[in-house]
This record gives sequence, structure tokens and C-alpha cells, in this order.
Amino acid sequence: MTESEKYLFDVHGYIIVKGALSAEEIAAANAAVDHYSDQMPARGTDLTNRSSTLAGTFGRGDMGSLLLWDKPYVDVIRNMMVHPSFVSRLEAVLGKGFRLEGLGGITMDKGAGGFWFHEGGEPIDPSRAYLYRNGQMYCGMTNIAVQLADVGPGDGGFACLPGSHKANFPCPDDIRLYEAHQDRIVQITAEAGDALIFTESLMHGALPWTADHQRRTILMRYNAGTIGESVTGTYTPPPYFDELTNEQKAVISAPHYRQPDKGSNLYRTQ
Ligand SMILES: O=C(O)CCC(=O)C(=O)O
Repeated sequence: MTESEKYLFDVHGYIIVKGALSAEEIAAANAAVDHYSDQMPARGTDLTNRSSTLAGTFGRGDMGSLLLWDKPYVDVIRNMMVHPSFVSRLEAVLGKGFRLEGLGGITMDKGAGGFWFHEGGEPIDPSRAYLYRNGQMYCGMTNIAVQLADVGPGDGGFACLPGSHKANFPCPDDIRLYEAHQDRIVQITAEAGDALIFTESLMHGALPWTADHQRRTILMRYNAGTIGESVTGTYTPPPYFDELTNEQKAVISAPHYRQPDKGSNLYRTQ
């Protein structure tokens, strides 16, 4: 993570990695989504939480369990789990030994409803919290949203209240429902291949999708190695485990403790 990215992540709760995927990776991922497109059920419209401004005429599509897709379609998805564009940036906020907590995907067609603005720094939720201490950022759940299609201004999709990961007061319901102070909410624009890395403690949601083309986002959720809100598969390895590279296997693990470097030679004598 560069110094500028650290600054922006700390202040805003997210960064955008431009061109995180190559043109070949974007094409392969879109081909995989096309292949499974008839197996992506639409979710209900409940994600709007009855907001009058986030309503759509139908719900978003859920890509399901992408890691269970067949080869060759799954290959590009597996590579994304520990992609060189992401590993050092995740280590900057989660430490070494981070875990993948889940991997899914979102589609939104024109008219799909949004998602109410959830999370935020208050109340503190230890497995999702954001903390800065002793020169270091510490995050709980940290997400990477890889865009497989462009997201232009006004298209809708992911949006957030920058800085809300450090909120001290509860967020009023009318802001969470996008019924007041809409001008404070930022819709994140991106090109296909860009990735948004954000702390789950950022208050975020989605605006209804208005563009003619389909929104396509791969969403990967990570956490520190010691934290396990959920596991990818179960505590017994998932069925595809033996096909993974060592780097991929390392993030699909049960929560585990890794002795950090505590800076004193006393620890090194043990
Ligand atoms: O990108 C979106 O539509 C919202 C994603 C979201 O709410 C989440 O990752 O928790």
C-alpha cells in the first residue's frame, strides 16, 4: 500500500486500485459470469429496507458460490483471491496470514433496487472495526470489490459515506435509508478492472442501478488470520482445496494465531 493509499484509506475508509486486473483477466472473468448467468437468482427487494429512494422494480442478482465453479471458469476467480494487486494492500490493514471469509458476486440490471446504508464505526463491532494505533492501521472485515464492468457517474451501485468508519455517533435512520443528506453519500465510479478496497466498518450500501449495461462486481471478504466470522467451506477444507496453489490454500484456512514480531529479543529465545 503506497503512502497516498494509506492516507486515503485512513481518512476515507476505502481506496480504489486502478487497473487491478489485466484486460485478459477481465475478459476471462466476464466469460465465466456469462457462462453461469442462468444460475444467478435475483434476490428479493428486501435490501432496500423499505427506503423510498433506494427502491427498484426488482432485486439484484447473486452470483452464488463462485469458488465452486468448474475449471476453466474458476481459475481467474481463484487467482483473484491472492492477486498481486491485493496481497500487500491487505497485509497493510489485516497483517500477514489474513483469511478469505467469503467470495461472491453481484449483478445489477437497469431498474434493480439499491441496498440500505449499513455498518459504520458506531457501534464498534470488534470483527469489523477500524483502529489506528502505534503507527499501524488495524481492520476487521476488509472487502475487495472487483469491477468487471464500468461504473459511470449516476449509474448507481456501490456508494458510501467516506470517513464513517470512524463515526462516534449512531447514524440517523433517514441517512441510512438515503432519505436525507444524499449529497454526503459518494457513488464510487470505476472502470472495468478497477478494485475498491474498503473496510466493512465504512457505512456503505448501493444506489439503484440506472445504466443500460449490467453491473458486475466480484466481492471478496477478508479478515485477520485470528478472526473467523465465517469460513470458506467449513473447518474441513472445501472440496476444491487440493487443486489450489499454496498461496491460495493459505487464505482458505481456519482462524489461526500467528506469532507477530513483538520487537524484543526475549520473544526470539522461545
Ligand atoms: O456493492 C454493493 O452493492 C454493496 C456491497 C455491500 O453492502 C457489502 O459488501 O457489504
